[in-house]
Amino acid sequence: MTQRKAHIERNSTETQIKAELNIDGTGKTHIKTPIKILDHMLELFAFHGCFDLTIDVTKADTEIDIHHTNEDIGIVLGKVFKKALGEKEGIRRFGSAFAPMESTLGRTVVDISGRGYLTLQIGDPGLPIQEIKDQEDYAITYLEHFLESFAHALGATLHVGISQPSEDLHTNIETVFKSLGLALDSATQIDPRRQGQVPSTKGIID
Ligand SMILES: [Mn+2]
Repeated sequence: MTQRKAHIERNSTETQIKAELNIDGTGKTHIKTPIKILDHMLELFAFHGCFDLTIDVTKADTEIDIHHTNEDIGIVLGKVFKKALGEKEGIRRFGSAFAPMESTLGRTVVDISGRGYLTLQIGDPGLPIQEIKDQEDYAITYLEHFLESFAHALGATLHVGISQPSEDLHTNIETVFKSLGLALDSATQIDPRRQGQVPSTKGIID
């Protein structure tokens, strides 16, 4: 099998970010961003997805707030996965996973379809979204924005949910990042029955 690795660098007037990925890794990470809670979440994501992942934010305009940096890390993560997947020959394409943490249950369903789309559902049953406290300069709205940027840059349909959300933001987003890692690991695995074919009746996923 060809190595499914990629390296990208994205430089804007707002941020400069480098990323390196080996999809068929063992979960080794080197994550360095100005958003410490996001470092923790990306480490969990890569560890449970068995991805070797480096993300290095060398410039960020966090003196304004974390909006651009959070968004741009999502974009870079999506781009590095898209590049490492190449033409997407032989991949399972669909993946889904649950990750519980205490009473909270995170879930992710992903289709690497070529089309970027995110839906984030919180509740059913549970706490109203406004009851989830912001924490460590992070918030549910940042999570949503991060996932949306990632889904669009990767070209994937993402359905993410948090059932019985906790008041604690950290718990909620941890279930999301773990389930995202697990679901993306499934979706990017090679199905030997495909024998290198792109898993779409269209013959391409672009
Ligand atoms: Mn944690």
